[in-house]
Amino acid sequence: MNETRRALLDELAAGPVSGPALADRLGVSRAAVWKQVETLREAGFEIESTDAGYVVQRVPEFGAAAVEYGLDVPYSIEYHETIGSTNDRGRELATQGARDVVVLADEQTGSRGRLRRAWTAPSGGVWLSIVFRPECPPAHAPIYTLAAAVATTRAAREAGVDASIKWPNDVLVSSANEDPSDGSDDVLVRDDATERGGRKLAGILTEMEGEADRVSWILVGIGVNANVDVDALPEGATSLRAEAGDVERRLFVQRLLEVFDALRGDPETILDAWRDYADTLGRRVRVETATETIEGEAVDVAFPGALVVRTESGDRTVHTGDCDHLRPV
Ligand code: BT5
Repeated sequence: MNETRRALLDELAAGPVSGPALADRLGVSRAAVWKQVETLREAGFEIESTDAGYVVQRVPEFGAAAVEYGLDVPYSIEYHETIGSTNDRGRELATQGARDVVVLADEQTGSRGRLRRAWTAPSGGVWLSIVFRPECPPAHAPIYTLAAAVATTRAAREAGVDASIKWPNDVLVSSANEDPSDGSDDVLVRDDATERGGRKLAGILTEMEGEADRVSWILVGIGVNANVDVDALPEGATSLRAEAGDVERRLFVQRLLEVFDALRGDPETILDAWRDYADTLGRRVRVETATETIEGEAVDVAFPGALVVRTESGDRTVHTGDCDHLRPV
């Protein structure tokens, strides 16, 4: 990754800085600094040369340098205007030994969800995959899916969208007139034939590789329908644009990465943060696992990300599955 670019962006974000001072701080020649500044200009940065040094006047809307400029966490960004799947590219980088890299794209042409379902990713979205190498056993990996859901939800809320989390990996905007079920014995139907409990704003796909007792790498893929028309999305989906208007995607991504990184550094806080944003808890749910269907009230989430469902025959802890919110008719 381009460490000089990242260091230069950090210096520029901190205020006016002269070419010689930059060369000195970055340990490169003045010509190298000048070349990097020109590259940033070509990428859409407006950088003025003043008596005090270089001053950034304008940052492009999106791209690797745009997201790295002012980013408070040490991820390097690899940006693609269009790519098959950021998760596929992330996997490639991970197997080459990369860490703390984010693959980011404006558009994906072959992206996927869980169970290899197709994921629609038109231009204007936030499609990214974070590659990192936590020191934990493979069984703990699902906690990072929850962290990603919290980070996405917080960034969406700060952008003015009333997002919440549906277990395990969906960020939704609930329909206005829904009330969590009172647990009565009425006949229950799925919340909405197409919406499965709200309009889907974002989805998360976590992949990993590990040995018996240690994770080698984890890849958290996050897809957020950002500045996208709902017409370009599958039925039942929504976007930041549709809910609250367009966002500055570089700031949205920065916020998401900063929240994710803070949670990642303090995994014990993830479950409580998730509970705060969860729309699933307290609701009647139906969870389809690979082998059975479990119905009951979602009462809690347990480490590393299991849903606890209170059924007629007792509490069940469900680790994976598709969850529907139910409502009485
Ligand atoms: C997910 O799967 O929700 C995980 C999606 C992860 C996408 C990201 S984008 C960056 C990274 N690179 C990738 O290749 N993937 C990740 P799942 O829970 O299986 O939901 C998939 C279902 O959501 C599909 O079957 C559709 O019904 C629906 N869907 C597809 N595209 C959508 C979209 N843009 N918005 C909302 N719903 C969508």
